[in-house]
Amino acid sequence: MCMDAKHHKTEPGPEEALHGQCVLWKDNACCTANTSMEAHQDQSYLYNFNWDHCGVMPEKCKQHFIQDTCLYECSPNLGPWIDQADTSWRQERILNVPLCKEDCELWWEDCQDAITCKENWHKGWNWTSGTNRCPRGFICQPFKYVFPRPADLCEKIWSNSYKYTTEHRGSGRCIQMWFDSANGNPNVAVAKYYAQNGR
Ligand code: FOL
Repeated sequence: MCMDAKHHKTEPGPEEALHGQCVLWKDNACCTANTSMEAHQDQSYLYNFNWDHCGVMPEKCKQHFIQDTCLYECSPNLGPWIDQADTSWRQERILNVPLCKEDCELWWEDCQDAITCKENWHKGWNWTSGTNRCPRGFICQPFKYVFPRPADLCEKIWSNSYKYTTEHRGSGRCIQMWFDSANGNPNVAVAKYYAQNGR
């Protein structure tokens, strides 16, 4: 299923023309080709969100944010973690999706040289310029100070969309941001497991 949020389709289905890092979901996706294209833009129309709010984000770090956007917009396997949202821009959100240890740790490691001024990227920005800027009193600092441990990054940045786990990729017990689609989408079985056994 797809969550009822800003850009999601009402039902998942095949999408021939998904772009770049989002191609993994082309057999069954909640995103359109256009959304997948925008997921790769620095200043995309999706949320007018600027990754480079404290200077240019290193490319290897940005790839993880693109992959997070692809999973968030495209995955049809997040049903067990869909929850009501309390914001103007979406009816539903994801809460406590059990992210595989490796996905969280690699994201954190590859973002060690990136800089930000906020721990929660959902709320509290200065939008007067049309894009998010650091609010008064928020200092640009390396990710490792803002997010001392991998769990701090994965859990806090999107208001607990993800839960850090010690489950490994391929275990069938955690959701992967990255996978080899030649073997199908491993998150199908994970969603099935938690739908049956409780999240
Ligand atoms: N990735 C994941 N994994 N989970 C998410 O929930 C998620 N959400 C976004 C992108 N990737 C995600 C969307 N990001 C605003 C800021 C960021 C954003 C969407 C919207 C924004 O407009 N923030 C306002 C508050 C708006 C409100 O709460 O009504 C602000 O104050 O900065």
